[in-house]
Amino acid sequence: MDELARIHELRKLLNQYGQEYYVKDSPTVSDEEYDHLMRELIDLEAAHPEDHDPLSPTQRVGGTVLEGFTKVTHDKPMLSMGDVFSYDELRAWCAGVEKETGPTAYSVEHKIDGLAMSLMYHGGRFFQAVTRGDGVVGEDVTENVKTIRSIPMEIDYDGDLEVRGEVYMPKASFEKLNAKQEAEHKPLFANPRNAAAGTIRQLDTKVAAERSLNAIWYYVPDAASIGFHTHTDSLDWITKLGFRTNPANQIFTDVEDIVKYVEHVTGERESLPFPIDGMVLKVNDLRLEEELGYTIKTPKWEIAYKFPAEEAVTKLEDIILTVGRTGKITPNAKLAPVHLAGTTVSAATLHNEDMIKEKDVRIGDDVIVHKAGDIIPEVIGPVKDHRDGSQIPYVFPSVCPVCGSPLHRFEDEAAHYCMNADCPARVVTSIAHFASRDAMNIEGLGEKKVESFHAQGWLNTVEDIYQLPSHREEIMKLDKFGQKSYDNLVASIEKSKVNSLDKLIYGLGIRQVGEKAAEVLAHHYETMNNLLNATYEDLCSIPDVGDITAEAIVTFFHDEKNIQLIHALEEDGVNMIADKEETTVSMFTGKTCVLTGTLQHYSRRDAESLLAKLGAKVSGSVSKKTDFVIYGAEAGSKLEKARDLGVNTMSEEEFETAVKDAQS
Ligand code: 0OX
Repeated sequence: MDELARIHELRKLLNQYGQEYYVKDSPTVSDEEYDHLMRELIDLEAAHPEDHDPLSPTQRVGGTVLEGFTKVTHDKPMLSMGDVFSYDELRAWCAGVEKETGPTAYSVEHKIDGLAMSLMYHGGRFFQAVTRGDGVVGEDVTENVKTIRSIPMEIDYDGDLEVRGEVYMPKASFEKLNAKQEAEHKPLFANPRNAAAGTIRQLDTKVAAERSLNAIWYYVPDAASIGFHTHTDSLDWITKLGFRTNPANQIFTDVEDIVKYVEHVTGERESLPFPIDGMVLKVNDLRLEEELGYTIKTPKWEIAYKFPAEEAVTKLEDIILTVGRTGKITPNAKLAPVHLAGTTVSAATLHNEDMIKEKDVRIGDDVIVHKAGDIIPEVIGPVKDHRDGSQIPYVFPSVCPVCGSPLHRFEDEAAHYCMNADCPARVVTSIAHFASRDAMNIEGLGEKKVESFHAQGWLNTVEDIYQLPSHREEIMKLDKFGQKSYDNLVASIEKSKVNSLDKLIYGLGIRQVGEKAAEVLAHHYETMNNLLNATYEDLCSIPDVGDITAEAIVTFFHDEKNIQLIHALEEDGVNMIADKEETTVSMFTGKTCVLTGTLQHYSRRDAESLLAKLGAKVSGSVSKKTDFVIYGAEAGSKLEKARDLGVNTMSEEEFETAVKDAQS
């Protein structure tokens, strides 16, 4: 057999073994055999770059570093679900449906707590994965979704196919990930859903691959037009095509049986390998989807039953005060770890002195802790009956737990503040905020490192970050600091100098200025100098900036120390200018374009960003409002639809010529 034929055979075999292992859970070959074949394929592909296939099993381990995520408009909006919170509401909902339809059957499914996702296949090949986003426009996360090994890259169906489902992080992967985060002193993820969302938006696809996400597919938007009469038939079909569907889905016609099934699942919820936050009921007969129709936001033929919030009793072991960057003191409940709504809870904020008094929680109390899904855990109050007399009312400290200076409580404010600007806790949290991922993204400078460098006297202000390389010898002497960590830290500090202006503005930690406001300010003022000189009135005139934010900004830049900091950062070479999105005016400017088929000379992403640079809006679906449909090889229904609607179409060659014209 020649090598190319062997490559194709190996791809097919490895896809089949992957299916058996990841989808059917019944492998037919050993791990060694699988690895052996994979190595053979890697070697052969290296010798035959001309036969590269982005969907090959060798291409599913990540490795690409993405620049960002392109926005994609869903062909059919991904609507949200209506919800009910009690069995009575559930019964009433079914009664409402049956008033219109008569007795009918429902598919009852786990409501998986992950991220809704749409997968697109074209000519039997996977070509795009898009997040739900706001339901109308999502983000193209194809490269990260490709690393989810249970998702088929090739299917035995030639037409265009969209399949929707939920990408989630299995509970076991979540525990492993948080253990790793903890060991690396990185922030923990609050729950599997946040972890899945963070993973799917990773720019480094290798990281996504390592975090072992999985997925379950639960909806075929075009099921009826493909020829199915029921939702479950369409799910059986995609199961045969190789998609992982949920074997726990069940059909019922009697609402009392549904309630019994929901009760049953509630009982086994904790032991399921993936997080669920309720159950979904769907009218199974697809013709009734049409008949029942939609409200503005939700389909009327399906509903989510949400599990009630969970409560648990645990011991309040201590109240620990933390000092934020503004000096604000937050009392936190240290709780004996307790399992609640899918995660282990060991801390909860108590907000402020008034809250502690109002709830009358005392150290040593048994307290009721409440958590609803991804909502932050909350201490509801003490179980007073459990008191044995050793619990005494909490007296709020009068001095800062870190620097010992007196705490101040402003009139009309519930919080206490440490007023010492040099309080080590304030200094450390401000510097750590500046270096944090969403601000200047200086890797290797998390709060623990900042604390340690601060204790050594090397980091007293944000500006000192840029002087850290002058402490090279001393840093290298620190425990766990080898040449590599040092080099990485210095490289990361250096890289931060070219960050966009909004990251710097956010990193400064101006009160009221979050990431969004920082973006608005960078966009509006274009340079740090303009922002620094902005007046209160000027700031208030920006649509997204309110008067409180405007005042906080003016106050910040009135402080001579902050002005000096900006100048020092500028001298260190930190970028103070906003990036300008240059668009080239072209025949595409202001037009809506749709790409379809396989382009020979551009990846889908490159073509989309090229169009964006030429001022076009790229949409995923063809309508009368589409200005151009640009088509490549094997274009299917979108091209047909464009022709039917009389929308302009453009071959790849014509597109290339138009691009050249625009750029010359
Ligand atoms: C879930 C889930 C979410 C598709 C069409 C209307 C509702 N989280 O597990 N959504 C749906 O169905 C959507 N089913 C589910 N099982």
